[in-house]
This record gives sequence, C-alpha cells and structure tokens, in this order.
Amino acid sequence: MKLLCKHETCLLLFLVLVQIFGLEDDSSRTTTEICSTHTILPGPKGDEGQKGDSGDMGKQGKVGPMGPKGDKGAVGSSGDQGMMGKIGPIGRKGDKGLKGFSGASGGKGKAGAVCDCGKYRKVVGQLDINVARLKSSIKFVKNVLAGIRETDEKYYYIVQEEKNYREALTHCRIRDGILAMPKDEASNAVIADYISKSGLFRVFIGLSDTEREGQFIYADHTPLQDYSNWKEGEPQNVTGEEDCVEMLSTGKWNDTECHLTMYFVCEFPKKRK
Ligand SMILES: *[C@@H]1O[C@H](CO)[C@@H](O)[C@H](O)[C@H]1NC(C)=O
Ligand SMILES: *[C@@H]1O[C@H](CO)[C@@H](O)[C@H](O)[C@H]1NC(C)=O
Ligand SMILES: [Ca+2]
Ligand SMILES: [Ca+2]
Repeated sequence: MKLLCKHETCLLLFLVLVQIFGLEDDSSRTTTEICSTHTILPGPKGDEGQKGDSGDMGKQGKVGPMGPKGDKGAVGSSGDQGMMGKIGPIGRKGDKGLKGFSGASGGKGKAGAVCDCGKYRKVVGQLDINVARLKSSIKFVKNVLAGIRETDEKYYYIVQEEKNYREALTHCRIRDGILAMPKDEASNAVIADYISKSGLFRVFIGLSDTEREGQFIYADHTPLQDYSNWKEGEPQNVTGEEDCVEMLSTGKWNDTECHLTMYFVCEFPKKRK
C-alpha cells in the first residue's frame, strides 16, 4: 500500500477511479485521505548513492536576445568606376560668332582642255540657219494674214522687207510665188491700190530689161504685150543702169536701178499649173 500510494501507479489508480466514478473533488480528497491515512512512518536516511553517470548532452538552447549595435566601421576602399551615363538632351543654339577674316585668293586654275567642238559648232550653225528661216517664214505668214489682195486668178502680197531686185525675185520664188507681173489694167489696179493703202510709195514688180536694153521682160520671161503703164517720160534709161521696174502708188511704172532696195510685191497663182 505504501508503495502504491507514494508511487505514480497509485496516482494513476486514483485517476482511473475518478474517471470511473466522475467524482473530481471527492476523489482528489479521497486520494489524499487514502494516502495520508495509510502512510507508514519513514525509515532512517540511506547511504549516499553512487555518483550517477553524466547525462546526455542537453538540447540546443534558444536564440539569445539581439546584441547592442556595434561601433561604426572604417571608411571602405573606393569602388570600381561606374558605366558611362546616357547622353543628355541637346543644348540651345549658341550666339552667332563674329565674321571671320576673308581668306587668301585661290591659285590660278589649270588651262582647259581643247574641245573638239567643230561638229557641234556646225550643228549649232545649222540650227541658227534653220531658226532664221523659220522666223522668216513665220513673219511672212503673219504678214500674209495681216493683209493680202486677190483677183480671180491670183493673190498679191507686198513683202515689207527692203530687198534689191534679185533678192526680191528669190524671195517670192522660194515661197512658190513670183515677183508680181501686172499684165492688164485690172491686176495693175489691184496692186496699185494695195501699195497706196499700205502707205507706200513704190515697190518692185517683176519686170526688167536686164538681158536686152529697152526690151522689158516679165519675171516669167514673157515680153510686154499690149499692156504697159509707164509713167510719163519713162522708161528713160537715164544712168544706163535702170533695168528694173518699180510701181508707184499711182500704179505708174518707172524703170530704176536694180541694186536699190525697197519693198516688193509677190503674186501667187490660185490654180497650180
Ligand atoms: C541705155 O544706156 C546704155 C548705157 O549707157 C546704152 O548702152 C543704151 O544704148 C541705152 N539705151 C537706150 C534705149 O537709150
Ligand atoms: C524713177 O526712177 C529714177 C531712178 O531711180 C528716179 O530718180 C526717179 O525719181 C523715179 N521717179 C519717180 C516718180 O519716183
Ligand atoms: Ca534699162
Ligand atoms: Ca527711170
């Protein structure tokens, strides 16, 4: 009993009893009562026991509290150089500087190469000729449109360019015409009116006695027929060089020198022969 009550088994037994009978307070008291009432008086103290073996190593202790802040350390060594930074924004435009001194004049240039321009010059020359011809043609057409006279058979046109007789002949011919040949009163009147209305005094007509003095022949090589309209006293062969004929604004004819220059009248047939 003594062993029973002092030992854990005794307590365990009482706990079992408590569980069985559901008496907490009573059972604890009962246990005490049981153990006290059944206690036997202790014996004399025993001899000191042998020294026990050293126990196992204890468990690792808990982490201690944080220690106090340490003293400030010495300045560290300088670090490596950092990478180059990004390019900054473009700055504002600076003020205009003062004008610099003018530099020394450059050296003389090298002599140019000789150009083989012969053929080009020839082409350009031909172009000039063509342009001149074209201009002449345009002027002719313009003047034709400005004023022209006609009969049933022919057109008459006064070219207002001063030419000598030969040039006048050519001028009419290259335009498929001929220096005007008044062969009757009607055509002579048309030309005369044309001259006076144009405000002119005289023009060459296609009549001359170049081949044989006194034998006047038209530009188409036909001789004077039954019509002529000489001014009184003409042809008079004054200088011996009056082989070409001009018509005055009155319609009268006068033999005159062929080298003189004046306007002239061309005629163009309406029907091609
Ligand atoms: C015209 O003059 C030339 C040169 O003086 C002369 O030879 C010719 O006989 C003259 N003709 C007439 C018809 O007078
Ligand atoms: C006729 O021709 C001659 C010679 O060119 C000239 O001297 C004379 O003035 C002319 N006559 C008229 C009326 O123009
Ligand atoms: Ca003559
Ligand atoms: Ca004359």
